[in-house]
Amino acid sequence: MSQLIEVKVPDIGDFDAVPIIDLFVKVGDTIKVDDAICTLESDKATMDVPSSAAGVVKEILVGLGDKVAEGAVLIKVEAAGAAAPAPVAAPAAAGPIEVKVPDIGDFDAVPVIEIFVKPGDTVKVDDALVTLESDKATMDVPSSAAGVVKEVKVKLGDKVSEGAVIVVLEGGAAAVAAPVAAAAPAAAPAAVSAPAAPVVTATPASLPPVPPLGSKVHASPSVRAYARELGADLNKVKATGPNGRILKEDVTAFVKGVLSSPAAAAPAAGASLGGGLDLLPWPKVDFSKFGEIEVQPLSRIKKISGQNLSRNWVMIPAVTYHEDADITDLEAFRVLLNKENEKGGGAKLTMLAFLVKACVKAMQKYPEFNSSLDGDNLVLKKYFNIGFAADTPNGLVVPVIKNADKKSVFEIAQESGDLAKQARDGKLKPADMQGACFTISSLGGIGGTYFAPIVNAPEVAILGVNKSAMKPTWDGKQFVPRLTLPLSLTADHRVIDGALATRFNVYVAQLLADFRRVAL
Ligand code: CAO
Repeated sequence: MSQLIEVKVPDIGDFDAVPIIDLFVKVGDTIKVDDAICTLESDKATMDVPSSAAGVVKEILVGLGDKVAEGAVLIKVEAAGAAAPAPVAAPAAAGPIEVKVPDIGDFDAVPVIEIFVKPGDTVKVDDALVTLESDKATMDVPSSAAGVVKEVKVKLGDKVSEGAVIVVLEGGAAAVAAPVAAAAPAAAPAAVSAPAAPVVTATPASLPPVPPLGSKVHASPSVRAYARELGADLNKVKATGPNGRILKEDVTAFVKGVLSSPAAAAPAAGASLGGGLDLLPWPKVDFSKFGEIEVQPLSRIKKISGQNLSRNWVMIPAVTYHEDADITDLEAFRVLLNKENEKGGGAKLTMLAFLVKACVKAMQKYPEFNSSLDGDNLVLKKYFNIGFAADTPNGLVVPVIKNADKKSVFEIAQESGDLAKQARDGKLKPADMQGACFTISSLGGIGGTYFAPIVNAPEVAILGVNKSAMKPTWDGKQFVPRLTLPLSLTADHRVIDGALATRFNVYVAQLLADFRRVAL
């Protein structure tokens, strides 16, 4: 019988409420004990949380930006084996101490690619001594003891395995790691609290919605920490190490270069957008010269969505297509159903719910709208998860109605209402905002005629909706008043060309004009 094991944040020392900046697993992934689950980053340390269990990831309970503390459940794994809890630091005798390569999981004979210490250096517990690099992971070996380096036992290129002596220290106290053994589900240590455990930088297994800081660059954890300390974006640092690895010196050179550039005095806001854009520095204006001002920090949601929107705006060749849908009959039907429903006390049917259903039908007819670009491949999805933009006091969020194809309009109305409320109350869970295939941004309750929404990558299209209005429509003989809903579809032109986008728009309008077509 399979069992679900909760993988939790282990003892992370003095750290509390540490944000998740990188997630390496997705539902369905098979992971081993010690595989990195996520990266946590406080203002003082960056730590990868290794899995305490092996098996298949069944559930992910956290998202990027979530703040977690010891004991927080990160994922649920269908068990194939689990590791023992954190090593317990225990003082050992002073005197010469051999610091050895700890248990590095399945890795064996891993080359030493960087050495951070030399004889005479004073090291603290957890200071990185060397970096090891296999074809799958880069890991720093932290010191399990404090003291003065008497001897460095390895040289660059040496291949080492668990137990190999790295350095000999003098005059310090050691921390001893407990052995790793198969046992009941328990959390494995994060590197920061486990002096003898390696910090593993694994390759991200999935594309997170927010680009993590430097997750795709090739650099050891200590170099990453150094870059973060200096505020350097590793994506922009030129690597001179073997296999394109960024060295500490590269980060230093990058920072020096930035500081000595003419734009340094006014950092370019656009520079964070990537893509090699040669943009002017962001205008730096002392607004207080012109009148009274008040400075308010952006909310976390605004900061995250701002980065995403900027990337999507710059990187997607997007075109917006407009169409008018005649919703006279649909609105009459909706009002009628709501009247009937009032007596029964059921959920209020919203226009958004009908739009979700119509979009699903149109995505079934035009599958490119349910796809994502992955390099030269188009990933076509067979599930229909629809995101909808929700305006909250803290900024824009996009909750997702999962498997909308399998839900009735009533169910969608109920669920979107619940999700919108949770969004406004700041109670949405990361999972509620993940996995969308297509997004609807409805401003209809507010007003507007048409707009050009920004595609929510890696989706390829988004439907913007404004306020319906009674308009004179020519029926072949005369002008008749019809309730008209303005649709604005923005699509990624790399996947969807103008003809297809217009077909989709026309079809959505047809479905809304006569909703019986959805049942066909
Ligand atoms: N035309 C005319 N009226 C509309 C309408 C439309 N397209 N859509 C909704 N309405 C009316 C409804 O009839 C309802 O009126 P009554 O209160 O008189 O019944 C009112 O607006 C509220 O509608 P609703 O309860 O269905 O809610 P909604 O669908 O308008 O909004 C939600 C739900 C979550 C989409 C909304 O709260 C929201 O956050 N919208 C903003 C989305 C946004 O910011 N998009 C921009 C993203 S890009 O910057």
